[in-house]
Amino acid sequence: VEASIPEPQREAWRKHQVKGFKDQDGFEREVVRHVETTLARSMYNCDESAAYSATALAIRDLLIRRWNRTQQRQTFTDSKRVYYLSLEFLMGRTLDNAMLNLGNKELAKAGLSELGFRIEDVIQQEQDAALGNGGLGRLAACFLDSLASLNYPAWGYGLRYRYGIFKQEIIDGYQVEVPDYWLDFNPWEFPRHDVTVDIQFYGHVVKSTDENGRVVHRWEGGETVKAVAYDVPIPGYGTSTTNNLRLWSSKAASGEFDFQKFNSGDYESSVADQQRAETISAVLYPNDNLERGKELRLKQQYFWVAASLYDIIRRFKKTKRPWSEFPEKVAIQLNDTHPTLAIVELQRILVDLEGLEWDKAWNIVVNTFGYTNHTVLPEALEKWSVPLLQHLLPRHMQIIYDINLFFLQTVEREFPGNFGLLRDVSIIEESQPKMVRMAFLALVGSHKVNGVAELHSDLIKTTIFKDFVQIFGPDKFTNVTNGITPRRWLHQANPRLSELISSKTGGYGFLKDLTQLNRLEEHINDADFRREWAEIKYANKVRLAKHIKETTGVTVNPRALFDVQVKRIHEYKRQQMNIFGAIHRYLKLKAMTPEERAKQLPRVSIFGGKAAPGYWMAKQIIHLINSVGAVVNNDKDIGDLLKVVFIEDYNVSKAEMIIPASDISEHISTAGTEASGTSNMKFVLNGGLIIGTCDGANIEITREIGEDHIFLFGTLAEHVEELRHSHLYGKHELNPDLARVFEEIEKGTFGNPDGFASLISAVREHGDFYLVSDDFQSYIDTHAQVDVAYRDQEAWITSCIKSVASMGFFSSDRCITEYAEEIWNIEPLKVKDEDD
Ligand code: NBG
Repeated sequence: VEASIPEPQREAWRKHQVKGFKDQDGFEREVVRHVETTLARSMYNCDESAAYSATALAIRDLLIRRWNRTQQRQTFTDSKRVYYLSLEFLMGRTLDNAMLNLGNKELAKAGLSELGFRIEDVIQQEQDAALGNGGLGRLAACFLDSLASLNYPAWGYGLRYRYGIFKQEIIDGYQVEVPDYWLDFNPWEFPRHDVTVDIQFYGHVVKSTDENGRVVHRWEGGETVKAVAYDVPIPGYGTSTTNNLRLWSSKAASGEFDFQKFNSGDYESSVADQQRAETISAVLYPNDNLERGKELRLKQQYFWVAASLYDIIRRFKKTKRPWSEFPEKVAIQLNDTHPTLAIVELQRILVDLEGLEWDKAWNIVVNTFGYTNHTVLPEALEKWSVPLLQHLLPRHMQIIYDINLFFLQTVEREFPGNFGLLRDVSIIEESQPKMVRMAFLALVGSHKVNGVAELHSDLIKTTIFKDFVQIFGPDKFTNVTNGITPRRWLHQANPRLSELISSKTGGYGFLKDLTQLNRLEEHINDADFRREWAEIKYANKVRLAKHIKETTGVTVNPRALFDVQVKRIHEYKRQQMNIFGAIHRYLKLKAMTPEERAKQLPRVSIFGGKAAPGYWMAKQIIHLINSVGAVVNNDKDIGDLLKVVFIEDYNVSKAEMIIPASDISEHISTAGTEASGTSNMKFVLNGGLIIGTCDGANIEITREIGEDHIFLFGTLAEHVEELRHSHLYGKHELNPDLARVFEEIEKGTFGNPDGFASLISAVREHGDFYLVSDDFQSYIDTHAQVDVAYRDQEAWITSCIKSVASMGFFSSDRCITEYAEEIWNIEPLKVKDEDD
């Protein structure tokens, strides 16, 4: 039954249509209304948290109206949509971003002030939505912002984890994980209890022949879990377009609990069923660039892709178009291999449930999907054991075998007799147990495969997917270099810099067309501009210094050079090299006379980042950083010349404070390991310089800003393999400065050395896989150059301004436009503004 209101009654609806507030007075009225009715409070018990809630609700009301109109317009025009499937969306806070995108932050600021609140304090009340680990999840969030800002019809699909990434506490120098229960009050989501999908697991396959003699497969039995949709509006900047992010939550299919069991006295097990179902979407796996093959993770993946595909198909079917037109209306992007089962699920739906012939179905599938690869690290490449898949998804496993069979047959036709090739490209790895190589499945089932920076896109073609380039030809592969949204990462995180830029580039147009930053070049010699630029950096450093003081007790001098490395802790990202470098600096300072010391440049080494709870080495790195800090920060000989601080619980909102305060930031992965990196872009955009290896997007940043404005060092990707080999089979001499550092650690200068033994032995005894010793000399030499460069403040500021002026390329708007045109084939659709 259509639930629409018939035409004669629509007049009343139009008459009573909710109009959002337009001015400060209207905003205040809405805040007070929400405090008094929605929250059932009053001016006598309205604290900052209640002020946040009411403000969020008032802003939300505006979003919902735009959101509804966007969805209606996209449906009426029957536009092609892109669906971005990602297990992670690292959104951070929403209120500030929503106000900036809607363009009413100033009004809200004045309104809140009139009501007795400071907007900054109100904004701080919000918890981060932390449904992601690191770069991959934050990229998805930047993409949603760009998709809406560019008016593309797009939905995100993900999981509504009850617990996002854990909160990190540092206790006695060690990381302690605390659960992140973030859903207490979340005004940004809308439960859609009417939008549900039943998802099946386990069971068996029944094979039969239909009346036309065609073999049909039916997947029967097993258990069913219900997926419930929660929708999150995604506002574009300076446009009415408000897209949807749909997150699925798992529930027991049978309702609250099994009454049968309950009535027969088996209360516990009736509740257990319910809890088992809810476990599926309970928690985000806290690994970055690591896959562990756990059954629950596979369940999450299937639960999410099956619900999303059902939803997408339900929407497509309303258009009454033939299946052959599916790829003309639907593009699905796989954010890494996590949603690869969507390929299998769509093939199953088309063949088993819709009765299409295999080849026709497969053609539709391949033309629908695109796959983005985000890593070449072997430990991060997903493989699922065949027995596990067979057990959990018996029909899918059969389909994977068939996909592989037909694929290998085409390879065999083209390269007859090449059994080595067949083995190497097979989706099934012939190991014990057999494994499904998800990256190969994703590649075979998509029409385009892309890497996330030029070097990385080249690397996938010469390493993990080398044979597939031969088979499919090079056109299947492309590069889309990552980008970041300048709305959050400049305008929101660094409002003063954004305002200064707007005053020199002719308004805020650069937030929609970041290449306009190049207009800053004309002002490079403007003394007032330069002074203000420097003042803003200083103010941001003061703000960070205050945070450091409050949270760690360490006093840092905001005039010192702030040297920042904030990102997930990982051996390949080489925070260990950074802290070894800090120890080296400390030893050098200690060896100096007081006169020599007085000539040195004060420096603050700032670290932040979470270690996966099971990642022992990463946890040792955190412990070493804190242990070095405890010694150095209290050494009277050293004073301000060196401080080492670890900022607890690095997340999106901390990043928004830390990044604008950086003078130099570290992007120092072993060449060829960091697919892109995206914080490198954020730091440069905020007027900080970077020290980095020739890896990921550092290379393209160098090309854009010029090599005079970046501190590059270290082994090139093309030499990494031979060096690794020589460590194992040739002689491996430890860098002497690094040897000194190790000696000092082992002497116990930073506490019991046992806790750091494996960090040292990884370099000295176990082949130094990440080339810490090989790169150490050029690393410390380059840091010495940084010191020299920073002393010439005028030249430094020139470098910063020139760099910012050249960062236009790294907007996620550019990146999304490339995806839209080269992979998705979708067009923007402008939603009319309310007043048009
Ligand atoms: C990460 C890479 C980063 C990259 C982001 C976003 C995974 C698997 N990969 O270098 O390590 O910036 O993806 O593309 O998380």
